[in-house]
Amino acid sequence: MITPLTPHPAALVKTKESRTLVVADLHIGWEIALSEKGIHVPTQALKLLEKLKNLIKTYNPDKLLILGDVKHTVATAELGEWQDVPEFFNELKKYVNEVQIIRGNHDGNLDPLLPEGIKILPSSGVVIDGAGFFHGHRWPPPAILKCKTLVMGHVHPVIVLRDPAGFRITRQVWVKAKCNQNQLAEILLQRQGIKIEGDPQKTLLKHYRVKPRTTQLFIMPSFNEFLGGKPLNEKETTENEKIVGPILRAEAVDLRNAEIYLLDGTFLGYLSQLEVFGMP
Ligand SMILES: [Mn+2]
Repeated sequence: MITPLTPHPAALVKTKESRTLVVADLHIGWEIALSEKGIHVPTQALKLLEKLKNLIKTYNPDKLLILGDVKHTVATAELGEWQDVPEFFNELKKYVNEVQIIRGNHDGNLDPLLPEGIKILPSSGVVIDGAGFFHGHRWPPPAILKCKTLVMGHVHPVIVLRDPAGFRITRQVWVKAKCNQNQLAEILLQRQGIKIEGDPQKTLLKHYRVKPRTTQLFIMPSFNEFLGGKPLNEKETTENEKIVGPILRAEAVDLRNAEIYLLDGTFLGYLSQLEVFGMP
């Protein structure tokens, strides 16, 4: 069972055997990249660490799973990250037995920064208690469709709310979207270069021995609250601003009718209903 840990951008997955704390998009070193542009923000790594430690103390997980984008610089590592990332994990290790990372698109050259004992899982994702977890910058492999529920990060979902006086606030949100199994199967098979014979479900069964069961997708808020995100309810004006990642751009995921929740659990409405607040 997956439970969002309101009001925190984190979730707990409980099975009979284990308790896994899940967070996404830490982006350690985000402020370092900013300081190169002349904007100085104190290092956020300590704050993130404090927040994680508190969650670990409260929920007592056996495992911490980070759903990608541990650090901010994409291909390499900034000088400050050489310090912040190892320190962060060395400290974290003292509080939880196991730390696992699914690599995100910002995690190039992450391995040398990690102390011993921190596990990097394949970026294809991991299945816990029948739910499939992956970062979301790329499609997961077709076999993940055996999971009823998928959980991803990468998007840093926020909603913008404007009022007539011109106030504009953005809030981090959780997104719960319905998926079309047949369309998902079709996309994932095509991506593997597999010819679809008859219907995608049968082809998936034939090649992967998997019956597609995926009906819902959760998008996690970023654990680093300092980060912005592109408001999901704002109209895209240019191609560049299109919603991040291939998964949300696909019709297989019904983003328009997705349920949107604030971190405190408040149901804001369906995304289509919130579009009116995103108008300039
Ligand atoms: Mn990402």
